[in-house]
Amino acid sequence: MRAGHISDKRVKKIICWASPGCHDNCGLLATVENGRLIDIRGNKDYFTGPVQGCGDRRPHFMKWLYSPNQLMYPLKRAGGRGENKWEKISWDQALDEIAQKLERLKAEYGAETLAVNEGTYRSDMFGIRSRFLNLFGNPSNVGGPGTVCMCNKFQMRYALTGPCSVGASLSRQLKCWVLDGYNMTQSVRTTWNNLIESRRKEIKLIVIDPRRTEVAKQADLWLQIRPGTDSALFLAWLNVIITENLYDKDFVNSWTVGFDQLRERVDEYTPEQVAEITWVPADLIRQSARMYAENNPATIEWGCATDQIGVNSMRVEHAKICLRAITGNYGRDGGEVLRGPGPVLNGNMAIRDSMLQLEEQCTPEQRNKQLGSDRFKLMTWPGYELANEAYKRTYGIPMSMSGHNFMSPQPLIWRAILSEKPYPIKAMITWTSNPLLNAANTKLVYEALKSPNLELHVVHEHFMTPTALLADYVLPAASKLEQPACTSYEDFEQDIRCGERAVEPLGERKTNYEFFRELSKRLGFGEHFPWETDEDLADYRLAPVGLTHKDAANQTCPVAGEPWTYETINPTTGKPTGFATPSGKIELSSTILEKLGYDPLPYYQEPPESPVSTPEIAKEFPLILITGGNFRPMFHSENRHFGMGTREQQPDPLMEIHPDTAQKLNITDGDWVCIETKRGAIKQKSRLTEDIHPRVVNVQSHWWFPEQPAQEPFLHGLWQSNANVLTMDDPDICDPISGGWCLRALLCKVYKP
Ligand SMILES: Nc1nc2c(c(=O)[nH]1)N[C@H]1C(S)=C(S)[C@@H](COP(=O)(O)OP(=O)(O)OC[C@H]3O[C@@H](n4cnc5c(=O)[nH]c(N)nc54)[C@H](O)[C@@H]3O)O[C@H]1N2
Ligand SMILES: Nc1nc2c(c(=O)[nH]1)N[C@H]1C(S)=C(S)[C@@H](COP(=O)(O)OP(=O)(O)OC[C@H]3O[C@@H](n4cnc5c(=O)[nH]c(N)nc54)[C@H](O)[C@@H]3O)O[C@H]1N2
Ligand SMILES: [Mo]
Repeated sequence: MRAGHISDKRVKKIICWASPGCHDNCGLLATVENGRLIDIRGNKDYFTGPVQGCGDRRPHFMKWLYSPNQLMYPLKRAGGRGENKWEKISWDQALDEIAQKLERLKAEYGAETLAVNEGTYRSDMFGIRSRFLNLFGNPSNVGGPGTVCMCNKFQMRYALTGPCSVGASLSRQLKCWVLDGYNMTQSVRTTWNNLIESRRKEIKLIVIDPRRTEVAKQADLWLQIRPGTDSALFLAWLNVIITENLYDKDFVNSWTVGFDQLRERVDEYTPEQVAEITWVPADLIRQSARMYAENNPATIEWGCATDQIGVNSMRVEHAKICLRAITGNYGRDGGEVLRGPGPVLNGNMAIRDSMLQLEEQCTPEQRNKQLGSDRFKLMTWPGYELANEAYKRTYGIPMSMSGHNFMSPQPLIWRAILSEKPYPIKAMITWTSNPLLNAANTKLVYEALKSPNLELHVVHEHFMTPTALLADYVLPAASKLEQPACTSYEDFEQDIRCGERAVEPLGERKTNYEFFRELSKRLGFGEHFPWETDEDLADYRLAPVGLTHKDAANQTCPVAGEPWTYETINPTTGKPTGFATPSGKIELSSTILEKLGYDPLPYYQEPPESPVSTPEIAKEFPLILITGGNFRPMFHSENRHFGMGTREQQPDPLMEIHPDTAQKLNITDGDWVCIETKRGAIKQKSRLTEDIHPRVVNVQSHWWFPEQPAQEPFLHGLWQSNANVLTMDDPDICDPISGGWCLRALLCKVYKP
């Protein structure tokens, strides 16, 4: 420090999220000196509690932020896609050219020719993204992993129960917790530590997972299930609970419809029959069903595994909703928390995402064109409109069109680019996502992104990812440390949480909001984005409840209103609000599903590729493959660069295999092995563990190697260990309701190269 120069040192209250953080969304204190981030620590006063067990990632945020690999200015492709030749240009030039091209493509092919790719919960700008698309005239051709990550759960909840329940009850009343394919110590470690670890002895814990994870090791009951068969298991739970009269008759009579039909349906799912399907012994099925029903209040948490099994994904959630309802757990303290819209303070509601989205701008004619709306009907316009009717009637505001309940199945987007059917997709915007790593069937994604049919691909990113390497324009994105937070969590929460930005955007980076606003200005609808900065927009959202963003960010808790329950009296009718569904009750047998042409009741269907459904494939590929299985310190495809402190902790991708299976294949711990499916082959390092079923292997996902060359054929090691080379996205094997593809419960073989 020069003599006489006064140092400017401040501590900012921020919310941590990806990137560089995770979905725990803890409160952090960021110390900033002369505009530079110098320290980052947990804000123990924030309502989520102290930040625990995040030592593998958080201390490295400074290295992450100031990494020389961060993108700092706009780039325009100067060679062929994948040649890694770029010209540095100004934002003005980039946005002018992109807008002109979008206008031309729209004139030639219609506004539906644009598709958007986006990642999961990496922004609070979903309302703004929808606003942009609705004003452009696009039918919301938005694809992304949301479809296989919570999406089917949330839209099923909207359709069958109205308001969303998001699990993780903070109440001390909680008595039983069910984790179905959810490995919290790796995925949301702070939440696990704060919520459960200290109360472990007071709570019955049931874990359903083919792997004996850290949470399974602490469980009262661990069900080592065959991947992809969870809906059969939950139907058997329903069978036990109904036959043994363990359900809540009052709640069923007062607040549900379709119980008799459900009872009839679950007759077929006896524990003995289901034991054969799931590999879980009948006794254990009975014991776990009783434990769940008899220890009320109980919560069945979400985990993403069952969203990623193709055909039966939605029915897992359907069966879970029936379980929660017949045991009377909805809206009960310690049970399934219901989140209505909010926050409402003094009778006024803050601006939620859905109130920014302007869905009425999308004409019926355009809605019909949304990719997938003719076939995968619940999470596209037909299902949205039905659920929204009940939602609007109940709450007076629309339901959100977020990336977790309203999407075009991605497999249709790649196919529309390549086949130009049902119409050409000529332009794509990718923000907050890296589809070459996260989407199923990488070869097809690659072909689509390389195709000359795709005339414009814009990527807004922090780093030069494999996906960005194939773009026409790469625009530098401000990270969560460089933008403020103001979020209703895609409207799944009733409250709004706010945080300051730690530092101003580095280089020429722009926030997600600025990106959509600047583009809108050039496309002729900039007047709908009057807020100059992210903070201005946040102020607008909070004004109805009498707060500024600065005030809200300095609170230690979210902006919250009165909790909502279905028994809340509606002042106009003088009756309880009920559930925001067509009948006002929880629909075990769903009228919305029926109207859309689906079976209104839950059922089990074999995974599309399995020893039972495709025995001929199982002969050559005898092992069951699951991919994913989160591990710290990585967050999806992020944190892979050396020099940022995370890759040093885990340099190589790991495949888990049981020692007995490994021995038969002559594989020892630490060998590089090939994993092959009908779609392709990759290499990962073997890790022998008795904690996995002998017939199952687990492959880590999202691996790429930034240290490998950028230009083709390498694309930073895209093909070497990427789990999605192995996965499957044919629309015929996708869930018929959501279009969700198959990342787990597949068939593979493993061998030494
Ligand atoms: N460190 C880290 N944390 C993360 C993320 C990350 O990438 N890294 N990602 C975030 C995101 S977006 C999400 S969605 C969450 C996901 O968090 P989780 O839901 O915990 O996701 P996974 O760890 O992929 O899968 C959980 C478990 O499902 C099991 N499993 C696999 N197939 C099946 C099956 O068919 N049935 C059952 N019952 N279990 C099965 C696996 O063995 C695994 O232990 O984590 C979030 N947190
Ligand atoms: N085989 C297999 N595939 C999977 C899974 C699996 O278990 N197995 N899991 C699935 C799941 S649950 C999920 S959620 C997806 C994850 O998929 P995504 O959510 O798309 O995550 P990433 O692929 O890591 O891509 C995120 C990118 O966004 C960038 N980014 C982060 N924040 C911002 C921002 O504010 N603005 C902009 N413009 N960019 C930002 C990051 O640098 C990163 O490159 O993967 C899915 N794919
Ligand atoms: Mo996810």
